Amino acid sequence: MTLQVGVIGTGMIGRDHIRRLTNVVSGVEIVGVTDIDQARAAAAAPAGAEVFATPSALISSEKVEAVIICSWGPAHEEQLLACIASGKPVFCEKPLVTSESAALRVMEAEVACGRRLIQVGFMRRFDSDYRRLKAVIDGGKLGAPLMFHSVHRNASVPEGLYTSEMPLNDTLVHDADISRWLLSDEVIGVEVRAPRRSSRGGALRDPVFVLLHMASGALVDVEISVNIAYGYDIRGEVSCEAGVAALPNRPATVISDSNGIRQAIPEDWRERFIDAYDQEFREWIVAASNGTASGPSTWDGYAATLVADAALRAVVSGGFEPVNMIAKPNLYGRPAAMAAE
Ligand code: NAD
Ligand code: ISE
Repeated sequence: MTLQVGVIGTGMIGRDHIRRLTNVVSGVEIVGVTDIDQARAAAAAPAGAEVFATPSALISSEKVEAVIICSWGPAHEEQLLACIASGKPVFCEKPLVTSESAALRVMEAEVACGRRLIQVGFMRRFDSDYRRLKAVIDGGKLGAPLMFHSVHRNASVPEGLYTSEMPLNDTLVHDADISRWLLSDEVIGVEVRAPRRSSRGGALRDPVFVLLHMASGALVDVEISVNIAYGYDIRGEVSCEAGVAALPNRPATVISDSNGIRQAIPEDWRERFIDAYDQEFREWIVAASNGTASGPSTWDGYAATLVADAALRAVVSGGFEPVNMIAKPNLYGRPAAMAAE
């Protein structure tokens, strides 16, 4: 059986996902695409796919069984609510939405529907290095995790697309989610400190340090640099009671020449997480073909949104900003269920 999907948003990641769904993973066919830039949608449409005039036309089309949202974050709420109203499984790129109130509206609609329909694009959970790191921590031989150092560096970001707070309201959600998942914990508060700005970052608050206070008492420090020029560099190290576990250096050919000995660094997220994106879609296709969703949920998207909101408040207050979550609806499993999700 082949899952017939429609893709909303045919920008950078929309096109990359269209490539993988067309050429890499199986069990899926793209039958429709749409974008507010219709020419871009037409150029990205695989052979035989219809170019829909609007997201709502795509979502309500009978030929579309499941939806992939790759539009900008502020557009996600309306598109997610339309998918839930149609009862169609949906993969939504991060961020789930861009405010706490929007996250609550989406969660309320999904809970009322009675089954999970949404998987959020937190692809790090599907990366084999992160999965092995989590297995070591969950194995317990190193004792309880005490600190997690998360480094999130981008070579550059597209000009003009983002506000000055992009590192906090767009990029940080990945670190918030992976911290909750790796440590099987929740964020209860956030602090933010900024060093001198990078001259390469323009108006962006870049770089920035974020401190996540976890419910267990563990602390997570996050370095976000979004214009660091040399490449896309993701690092992570967890200090536990009786040892330390870290992501490996990425395997890459070692080049020795008159400039020295070196290994290439990925250019961007497409290259670094290529296998993780493939795997997140393999798992999504299985769940969506059964009319539901697995993996990172609306609850996880809500949690990451609250962390981003608290970080933005912490910039203004200069102090600790609490993260207060509602009680977890049964639909999203028991409170400490993240290890299995
Ligand atoms: P982009 O600007 O390259 O593409 C977004 C596309 O969506 C554009 O073509 C735009 O015209 C279209 N669009 C925006 N609003 C729309 C609407 N209301 N209806 C229809 N089309 C609409 O941006 P991008 O880098 O591809 O990012 C898209 C989303 O994916 C963002 O939410 C971003 O945070 C996320 N993203 C995730 C990852 C990841 O690693 N998981 C990486 C990059 C981007
Ligand atoms: C981008 O939207 C992503 O999600 C990437 O994974 C992240 O590293 C980058 O900072 C974001 O802009």
